[in-house]
Amino acid sequence: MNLKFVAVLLFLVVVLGVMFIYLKPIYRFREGLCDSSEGRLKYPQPSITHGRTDVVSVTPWLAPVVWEGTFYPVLLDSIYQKRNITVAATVFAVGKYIRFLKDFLETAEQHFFVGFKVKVYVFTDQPNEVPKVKMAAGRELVVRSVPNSKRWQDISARRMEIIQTLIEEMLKNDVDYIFCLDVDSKFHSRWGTESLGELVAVIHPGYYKDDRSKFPYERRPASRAYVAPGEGDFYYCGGAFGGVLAEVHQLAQTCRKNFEDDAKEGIEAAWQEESHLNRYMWLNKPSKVLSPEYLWQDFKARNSEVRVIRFSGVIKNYNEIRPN
Ligand code: UD2
Repeated sequence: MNLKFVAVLLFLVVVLGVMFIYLKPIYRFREGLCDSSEGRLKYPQPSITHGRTDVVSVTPWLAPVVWEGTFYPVLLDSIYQKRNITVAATVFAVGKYIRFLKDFLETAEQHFFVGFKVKVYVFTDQPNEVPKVKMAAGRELVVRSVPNSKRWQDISARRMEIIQTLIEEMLKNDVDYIFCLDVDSKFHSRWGTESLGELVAVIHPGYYKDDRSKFPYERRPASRAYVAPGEGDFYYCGGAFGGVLAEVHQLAQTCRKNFEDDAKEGIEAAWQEESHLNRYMWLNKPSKVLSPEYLWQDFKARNSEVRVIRFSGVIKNYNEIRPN
């Protein structure tokens, strides 16, 4: 072989090798995925003079309000990966709502805590109709039977009781966080470690620009879900909440008891368990608040401050899908 050719070949191999060693971290850094030569993660310097100024990113009780642009996903993931966490999600698909389950599960695979251990608990009256969705390693689907009910209000409200029992029975040892989600929804973008906290609530997309006097809280003092005029922080969704097991257990137990005690006196709060949840969150401030990115509504046009829609409720015909 020609000596000149071998020399050129060797030169190229060395140049490519050097480029690989030095440039790969730079590319990974640009993607936000880089570790430095010492194996530590690199990410943009936190700014104390720039950031989101169009939205509030902290509550008056100093809980973060999570919006796109307020966190570094890679940094957060690296923190929680070391802790080897497991996240549970509960979802109810009773009666005709079973039709929403496939999209919910498939999109959860694409966006909900990707790369982490996840257990999705499906509660349904039709276990045989639960779609077979391929789940990644470390992710698991658990199907539980629940009875149907004549009134949709009971299906939605009974979730608190079932979540309370589930936490007591099953989750004590092997799950760290739990999120309780509406089934008539889809994930569209990342929902991950940035959402973790002790007690987590999601701001309702329908009311986040309104004065608190317009919030649809339960306004009858006789109800245990009552919120007085001039009280309340945000209006939170019943369709997504979560946190660590002990906190969500306390929330579910309290809302269930208040709901049942109201029922004994012939009262049903304006928005069932959502009203009780709002009262609870007023008295027990969430340690993390998720922006409406985390539960948008498909029928609503996107507002400019909502840069990403992560999870949203699909458009549905209530008359057609509810039992009454
Ligand atoms: C709101 C809340 C919901 C709940 C309800 C008041 C959001 C996005 N949604 O939505 O969480 O607080 O007000 O009760 O904040 N379900 C069934 N089968 C049924 C009826 C309900 O499985 O026949 C389950 C299902 O998981 C559904 C959830 O209950 O996603 C809530 O019911 P909904 O979606 O009809 O309640 P909606 O749209 O009034």
